[in-house]
Amino acid sequence: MDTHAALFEQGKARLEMLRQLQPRQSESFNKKMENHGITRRDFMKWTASVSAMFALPLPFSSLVAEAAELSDRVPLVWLHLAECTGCSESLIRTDTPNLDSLIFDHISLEYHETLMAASGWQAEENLEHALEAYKGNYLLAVEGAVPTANNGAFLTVGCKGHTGLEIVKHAAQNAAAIISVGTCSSFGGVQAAAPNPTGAKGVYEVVDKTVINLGGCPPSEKNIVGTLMYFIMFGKLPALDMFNRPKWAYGARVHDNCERRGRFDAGEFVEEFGDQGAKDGYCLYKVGCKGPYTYNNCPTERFNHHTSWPVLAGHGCMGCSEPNFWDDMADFEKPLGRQLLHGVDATADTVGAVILGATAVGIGAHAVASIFAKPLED
Ligand code: FSX
Ligand code: SF4
Ligand code: F3S
Repeated sequence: MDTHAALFEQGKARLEMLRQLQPRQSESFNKKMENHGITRRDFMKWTASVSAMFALPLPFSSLVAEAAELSDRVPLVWLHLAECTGCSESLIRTDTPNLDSLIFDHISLEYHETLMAASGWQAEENLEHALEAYKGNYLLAVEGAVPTANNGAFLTVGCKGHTGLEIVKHAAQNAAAIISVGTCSSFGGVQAAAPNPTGAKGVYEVVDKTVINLGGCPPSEKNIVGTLMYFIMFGKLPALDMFNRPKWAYGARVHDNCERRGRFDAGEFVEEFGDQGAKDGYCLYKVGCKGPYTYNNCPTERFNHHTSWPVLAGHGCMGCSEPNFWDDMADFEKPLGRQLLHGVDATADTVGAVILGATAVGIGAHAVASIFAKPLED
């Protein structure tokens, strides 16, 4: 059996198993779509786009459709640690609900500090109940870094005064899968930027299980919901890159799919914000775009109902889905120039061959010549 056929069979078996479980929502997914004015046609288009996002052939859309309907069978526990809640906002702050936010509404969300009605002792009880009742079956999503200095005392949550470190370790123990939502929980994020006084770390550094890292400050709603959908459909983790990010979302550089790429190859650069080049949509490399060093699908999937993404809005990519980007990618409005990135010297000599991957990407000689015609500021 080829890999796609085998994966399809796995998905069918997984969904059959979920169908046997009790629904946890009183209203069906179809009814919710109807209430929000989402047509069957919109739904079919969405299922096809989710399959395409996973680079799976069209027949998989039937599994996506079924997984959406059965998403209320999968318990989800969502923790907030040291962060700004931008990741949750990325998902729910939409003026009209779309299918991505509707999945989040339908999935069995057992605990989410900023969305649940409960507070105080009741909230703590809900968490304890969910971890016990769905032992081994719940998905654990974590937003925010884990402060570890002074035994985690820089972050306590709830009326029992447990540290974030204790809570995440406890919740990770019996999770079916763990997803770090955002760069903070994936790699520490801004909290872990030098000098990192709270000893902030990514979740994968404090638990002894595989953690899926959804880099991005914040990640797009597509990458969050796509990862939930993948787990609902197949009950397992997708293929991951060297930083444990799903390859279907983080498999290409921002630079590879950027709409300004033609400008880069032609050597047409914005020299300073507000100049004619900026007005004409020239490449933002010289004003600090880190798209050539950053793996994410922002140009293709965008944010806020596919409305926009940083480069389309006129600012360079800041490399927000990469580990240590606050330290490694700064200054954000200057080219990386002569700095070390993941241990590689990002100088003119290596940019063509190593960082940009000249042969694989086919960067125009003109662009390289043009970037380095003048010495870069450092
Ligand atoms: Fe971090 Fe998420 Fe950046 Fe904020 O919570 S990834 S600071 S967008 O919100 O964790
Ligand atoms: Fe786009 Fe930035 Fe690459 Fe220029 S350097 S093509 S703006 S990603
Ligand atoms: Fe982040 Fe760059 Fe995308 S800054 S949102 S990875 S374009």
